[in-house]
Amino acid sequence: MIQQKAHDIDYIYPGHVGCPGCGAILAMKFALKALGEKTMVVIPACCWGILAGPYPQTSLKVPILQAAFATGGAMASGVRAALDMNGDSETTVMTWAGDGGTFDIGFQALSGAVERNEDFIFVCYDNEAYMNTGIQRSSSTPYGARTTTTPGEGWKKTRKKNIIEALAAHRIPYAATASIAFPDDMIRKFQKAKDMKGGTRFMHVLATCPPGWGIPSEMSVRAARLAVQTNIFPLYEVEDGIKYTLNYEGSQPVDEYLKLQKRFKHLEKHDFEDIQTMVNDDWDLLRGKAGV
Ligand SMILES: Cc1ncc(C[n+]2csc(CCOP(=O)(O)OP(=O)(O)O)c2C)c(N)n1
Ligand code: SF4
Ligand SMILES: [Mg+2]
Repeated sequence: MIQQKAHDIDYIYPGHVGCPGCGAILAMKFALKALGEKTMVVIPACCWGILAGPYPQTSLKVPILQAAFATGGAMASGVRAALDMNGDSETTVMTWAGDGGTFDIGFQALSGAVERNEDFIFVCYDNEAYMNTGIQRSSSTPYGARTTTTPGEGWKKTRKKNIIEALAAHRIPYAATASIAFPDDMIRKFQKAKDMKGGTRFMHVLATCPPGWGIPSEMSVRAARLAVQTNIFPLYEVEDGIKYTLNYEGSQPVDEYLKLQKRFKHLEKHDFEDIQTMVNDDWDLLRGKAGV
C-alpha cells in the first residue's frame, strides 16, 4: 500500500468561491500542506474572509477565526494565549491577512505582536491592492500600477512599502518571502517557520490576482514566476533581522513581467527603464545585506 505523505494532503475543499487563477488560493494550499492539520487560522477582512466561506460552511479543513480588519496580530496573540492556557503547545496559530490587513490598517497590531515576540506565524498574501472591495490602492501597490483609487494620471507614483525590511527592523526571529510559482521553496519556508516555535514569524507571499492585475487566469503562475525571475519580488529569508539569505537570483528584464498585466499597460518605455533602475538598486542593496 502506498503511504500518503504529509504534503500530499490538501487542506482546501474543492468548490470554494475564488476567482479562476486566484494566487491566494494556491498560497493557502501550499501553506497548509506545510503546517498540517494542527493549525488554527485567523483571517482579518480580505478576499480570504469570503473564500473561507460563511459559517457553518467552510472551504478549509482547519479551524478559522474571522477577525476585524485591523486585528490580525492581536487576535492571533489571543488565540495563542488561549491554547497555551489549555496546555496545547502543538497547534500552530497562523494569521492570514491581505496587504491591506498587513501593510496598512493591520500594521499596528502586527508591530505590537512582533515587539512582544508573540508565538505565531503572520502571513501576508499580497495581491498589491484592496481586491475584495474593488481594487483600491494600498501601500503595497507597486510603482506604476493603476488601481481604482490612484490619483494623478491614474497610476501610482510612489514605491511599494518594503514590509520585510520593516519587520526586520523589529528584529523578528524569522521573515521570508515566498512564491506560489516556487512551491518547494515555499513549503520549506513554512515548515521552517512552523518548527521555529517561540516567537513571531512573518511570511510574505506574492498572490497573483487575475481581475485586479488584468491577467488571464491561466497566466497567474507565470506572472508569479516572472516576478521572481525579474527580481521584482526576490525570494529571501532574514533571521533575527540581520542574517540575510538569498534563495534565487533573477536575470529577466522587468518588461517581461509588466507587459503581461493590464494594470501597467499605460506605462511607456522610459517608465519601464525607471522601474528597472529601482529594481536593480533594491537588488544591489539586498545582495549587500546578504554579503554576496
Ligand atoms: C475597518 C474596516 N474598514 C474597511 C473594511 C472593508 N474592507 C473589507 S476587505 C477590505 C480590503 C482588504 O484588502 P486586503 O487586506 O489587501 O485583502 P484583499 O481583499 O486584497 O484580499 C476592506 C477595505 C472593513 N472590513 N473594516
Ligand atoms: S479578487 Fe483576486 S484575490 Fe480576490 S478571489 Fe479574486 S483572484 Fe483571488
Ligand atoms: Mg490585497
